[in-house]
Amino acid sequence: MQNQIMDMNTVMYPEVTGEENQKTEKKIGDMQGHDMHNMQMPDSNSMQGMNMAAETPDIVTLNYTMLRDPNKTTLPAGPLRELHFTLTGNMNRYVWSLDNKVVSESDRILIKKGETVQLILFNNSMMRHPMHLHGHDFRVLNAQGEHSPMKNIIDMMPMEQDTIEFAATEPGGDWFFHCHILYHMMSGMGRIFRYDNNLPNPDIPNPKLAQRKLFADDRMVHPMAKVGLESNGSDGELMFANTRYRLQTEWRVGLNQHHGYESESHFGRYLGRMQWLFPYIGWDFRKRTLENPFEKNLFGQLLAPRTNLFGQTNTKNFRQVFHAGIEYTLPMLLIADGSIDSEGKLRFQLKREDIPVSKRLRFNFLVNTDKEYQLGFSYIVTKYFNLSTHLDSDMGLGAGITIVY
Ligand SMILES: [Cu+2]
Repeated sequence: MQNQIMDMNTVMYPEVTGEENQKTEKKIGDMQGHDMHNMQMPDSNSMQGMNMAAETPDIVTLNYTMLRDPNKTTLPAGPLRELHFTLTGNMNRYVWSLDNKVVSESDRILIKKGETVQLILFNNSMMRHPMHLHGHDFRVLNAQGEHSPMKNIIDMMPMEQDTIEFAATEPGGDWFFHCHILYHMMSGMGRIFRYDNNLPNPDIPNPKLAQRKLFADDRMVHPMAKVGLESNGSDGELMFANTRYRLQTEWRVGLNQHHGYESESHFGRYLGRMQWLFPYIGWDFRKRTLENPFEKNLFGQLLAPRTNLFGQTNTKNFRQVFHAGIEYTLPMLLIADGSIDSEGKLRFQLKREDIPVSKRLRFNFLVNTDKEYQLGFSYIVTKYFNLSTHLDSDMGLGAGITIVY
């Protein structure tokens, strides 16, 4: 792929830029004698652009390719250092990184005074990231050759690739390179460039402490909570999570004995580049008193004890076990969850939360091989407050409020 092959403003925000500018960009590209075959959009888009050409005036979206420095910006000759970075992240969990590593997980990148450091950046996420380097201006290599513009931030659109280069001219020290959306930065999207002479910085009398504080940002544990108070009882969850780990406990407490109570907790680590895999260990305890723990047929005759779908005796009425399992995120953010408990009972579960039905209405569901199910709706009233209703195989139908943090 080439640099600046596609201005994603056009793709991501057509309501702002209009689709017309695709044609304009192509024209500009042609004027510059550039090979723009990579810039072509999917057919439907270019067709639309062509149809609109007759009716709308040309709209020009400014992009980095058009920027030209009036002076030559060629860097002083020096040994070339080429580094590649992929801008990565997990939009669902809101974790941001470079090459799938956050600042505290990666080593400093040693550079030498006099080097030309070239960074080839590819934004492999569906968000834009304004990448910023402290202490240096960098050249954005574009079609302008020797007149490539100097910047200290480059705003990278989704799936865009850019090459920037800077002259390592500072006397020494550490320089932070990071996304300038501050909550991306704090979640770990950055790297530290260190000059090899490692000059002490008089502003940082205690470098160990400073590093600990910097690393604390992306190691931070975030609490989350969802507490439902509904006519059939309370259910909810409490969660503590950071970049890699999650500890979570869920509960269901009924208003009477035969609804009983149950609580399930998981602790695990997200694995893989996309964090789709989540192995965990945990515990599960529940108790409820049924008038009759056996299933009856249509004629009221007792059947064998209740079983799960694997034919194992169901321990839904009293269970105090540890368990181990694996969650896997399927397409559409469906969570598949298979586990085995310390009594050898298996369970497979499918669930999905927060399915948007309308701007404010969300649907969620859960089914598992213990023949449990749950369906619910919540209506977002404010950031922390939802109206909610759900139908649960154990607790029946309820409605009330859910407090979200
Ligand atoms: Cu970012």
